[in-house]
Amino acid sequence: MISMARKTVLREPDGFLKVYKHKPGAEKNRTHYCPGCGHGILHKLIAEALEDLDIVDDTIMMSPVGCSVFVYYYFDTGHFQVAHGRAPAVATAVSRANPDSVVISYQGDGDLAAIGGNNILQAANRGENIVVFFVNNAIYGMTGGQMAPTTLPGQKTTTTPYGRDPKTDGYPIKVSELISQLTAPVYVTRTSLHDAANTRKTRAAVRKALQNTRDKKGFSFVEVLCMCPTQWKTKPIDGPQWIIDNMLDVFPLGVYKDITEDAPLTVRPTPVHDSDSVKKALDYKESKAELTRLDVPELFRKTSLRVSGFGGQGIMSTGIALAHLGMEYGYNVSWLPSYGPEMRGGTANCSVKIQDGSIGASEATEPNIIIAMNQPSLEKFEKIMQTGGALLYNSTLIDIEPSRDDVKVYPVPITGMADELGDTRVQSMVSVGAFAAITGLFDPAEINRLMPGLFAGKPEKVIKMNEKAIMAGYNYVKEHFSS
Ligand SMILES: Cc1ncc(C[n+]2csc(CCOP(=O)(O)OP(=O)(O)O)c2C)c(N)n1
Repeated sequence: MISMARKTVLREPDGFLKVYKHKPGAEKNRTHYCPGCGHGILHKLIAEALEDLDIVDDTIMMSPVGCSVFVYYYFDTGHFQVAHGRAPAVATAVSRANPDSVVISYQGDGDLAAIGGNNILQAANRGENIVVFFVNNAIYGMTGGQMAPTTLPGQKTTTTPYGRDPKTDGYPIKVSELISQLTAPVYVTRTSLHDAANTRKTRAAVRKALQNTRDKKGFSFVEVLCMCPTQWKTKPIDGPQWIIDNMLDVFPLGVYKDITEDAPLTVRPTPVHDSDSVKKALDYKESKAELTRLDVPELFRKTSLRVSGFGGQGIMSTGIALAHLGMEYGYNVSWLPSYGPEMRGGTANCSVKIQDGSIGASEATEPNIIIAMNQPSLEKFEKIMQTGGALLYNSTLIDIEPSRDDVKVYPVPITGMADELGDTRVQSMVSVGAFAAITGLFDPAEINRLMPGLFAGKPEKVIKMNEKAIMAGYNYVKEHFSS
């Protein structure tokens, strides 16, 4: 008898990235997830389906706040990282703007049923052509095990240490049941990952839901009961049994709604992409540039700037002033403040773009000029500068040398000059003047003309002081550095 050996080929599906490179260091880890977590299983089912349906390149995933945010690291699809609970809203926009794409909203129970409870109901009710994978692990995983809307009666969490008591904490929200009551959704199902048979059913549900979206059938919702042994305080191996013992009675599995066959195609009005018709519809008036453009070097006709320093050094005002001036000269401009934890003692920063063409992203990820007002800023932002850019730094407060030798360095005693003028606060305007001299974008005389507009309502004395500060910064650069 001839027996044919069956060969099992194990490999990662094409839906996954080959290297998890988005986070430095993460490429070494196979996964971020805890032992026994269900996210990895669901990821695999989705990644395989994306490959088999040949939609990897058409797919755009929303990664929200919670452990689900990590989908960004694994899937070889387009991604949006979204605010807590807002995945269905962003997915709506993405799907409407790109009707041929397959938009996935992958959400946890805290994200979807608590902070995002209304968002999901409204998207489902509108029948958006998106697929939602709802990971129900009955707890907030990422933040350390607080009660979720799906936490079970009696379940102990860090915020219900004696167990969830429906009298005070309400009952678990049954999201599939709720969504299935709405008219628009076409497919609503609840599956589980606690054993092989149910994982196979989840696999089928994932595929059906993705097919629905690909075929523009409308809103599909797959709730998946998912292990979270870390926050359930069980051993990883006991996670599946925890689902059987605790979740199945409260969250019965099954298809809650399926009108896929009869669903009409989701037809949305074609989004208007061309700006002329938008301008016309809005009765938009082109604003006239107030000032004639100067002869600006090529590099700075696409100015991408980071201004950075201590909170209180006028970093944000410097950025706003420069963006405002750029506008007066008829450039397209953007200003993006960064209020991070940096505000507490480290660096506060903002990005400014002043450009001829259209501006894509407003964050200056590779600036061609930086203004570093203190040492942490210099250390942080010189690293991301473009070769050939200009590094303007405050030599009053920074006594180290920049490490980059492929950029042009402008040490200017910005704070010292402001002090000499009589007020440390005008240091931001000294840097504005120095910036004008380096880039050639602004004529300092014209800047002065704009001062009343920039400092509307301020006393004449303050305006004069700021004008002097701009001229001081401008002249210092002109006198000390060749152009
Ligand atoms: C606006 C906002 N509120 C609160 C938080 C804190 N937070 C981060 S994750 C999370 C809960 C996530 O739980 P869940 O959606 O169940 O996902 P899991 O981590 O269990 O997969 C919370 C409350 C936040 N990041 N942003």
